[in-house]
Amino acid sequence: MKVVVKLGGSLITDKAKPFTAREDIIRMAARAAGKSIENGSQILIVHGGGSFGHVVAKSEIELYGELRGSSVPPVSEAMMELNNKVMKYLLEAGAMAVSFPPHSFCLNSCSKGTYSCYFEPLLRAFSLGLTPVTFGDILIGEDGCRPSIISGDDLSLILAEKVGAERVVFATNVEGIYRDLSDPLSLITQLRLHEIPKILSEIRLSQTSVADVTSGLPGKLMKIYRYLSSSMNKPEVAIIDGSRSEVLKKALSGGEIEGTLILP
Ligand code: IP8
Repeated sequence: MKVVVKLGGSLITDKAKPFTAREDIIRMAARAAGKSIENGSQILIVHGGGSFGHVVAKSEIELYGELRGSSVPPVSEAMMELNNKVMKYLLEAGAMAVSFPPHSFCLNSCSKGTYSCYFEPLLRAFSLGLTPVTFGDILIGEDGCRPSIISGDDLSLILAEKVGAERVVFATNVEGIYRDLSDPLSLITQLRLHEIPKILSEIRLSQTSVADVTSGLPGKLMKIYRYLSSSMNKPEVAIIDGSRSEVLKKALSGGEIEGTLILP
C-alpha cells in the first residue's frame, strides 16, 4: 500500500519547550515506519515544525511584523535540526530514507497564490523504492513576493495526489476528531469526505473559540476537504494517535484504523 504519513509537530516535539524533540516518540515512529516498509508498504514521510520551525517563525514575525528574506536562514536551520533527528532514527530503523528540504525546491508564488515546487527528484526517489522525507518549512518568495511557511499538512495532501497514495495518515497527539472536545465518548470513528462541512459546523457550534476553527484539527479537516474534493486521486485519510506504536504500525501497514477514518 502507498501511504503518506504526516508526523505532527505536536507529536514529535514538546510544543511548550523551544527546540525540544520527543526523541523517544520519533524513535518509535521511525521503527513503526521501518516495520511497515518491511511488510510491503511504500511510505512517504512528512513532518511538522513543532517547537522548532514554529517558534523561530513566530519570533521573526514578532520582531519584524512579517517574514522577510533574513528569516529564511534561522527558520530553515531550525527545521533542518529537527529533520536531522527524524532522519537519524529512520536510518537506524533500516528505512532507506532520503531528506528533501522544501526551502531548496519550492518557492512561494504570490502570482499563482500557491507554492511552486520541483517535486521530480522526490517522486523519483519514491518510485525507486526509497523513503522520501520532507517537512513543513519556510519558502523563499518569487519576484516581489515575501517568504511564506508551507505546512506539512499541505505538503502531505499535495504529495498524496502526486504519488497516487491509497492512504494518508495524520499521526497526531490526540486519538482523532471529537464531535465535542469535552466528551471522550464523542470520537468520530468514521466519516465520508462530503460530511466534513457538516461536522465542521457542529464542531464550531460546540466550541467557544473561533480561533480553534482555523487551526488545529478543524483546520486540518478543512484542508483535507479542500484538497481531496478537487483531487482525481481520493485516498482514505486517517487521523490517529501517533504515540501508540501498534496503532501507528497498523495504520502504516494498511491495517485497521484506530482513530478517525475519512473515506472518499
Ligand atoms: O507544523 C510548519 O509546518 P507544520 C513549519 O506542518 C514551520 O504546520 C517552519 C513553521
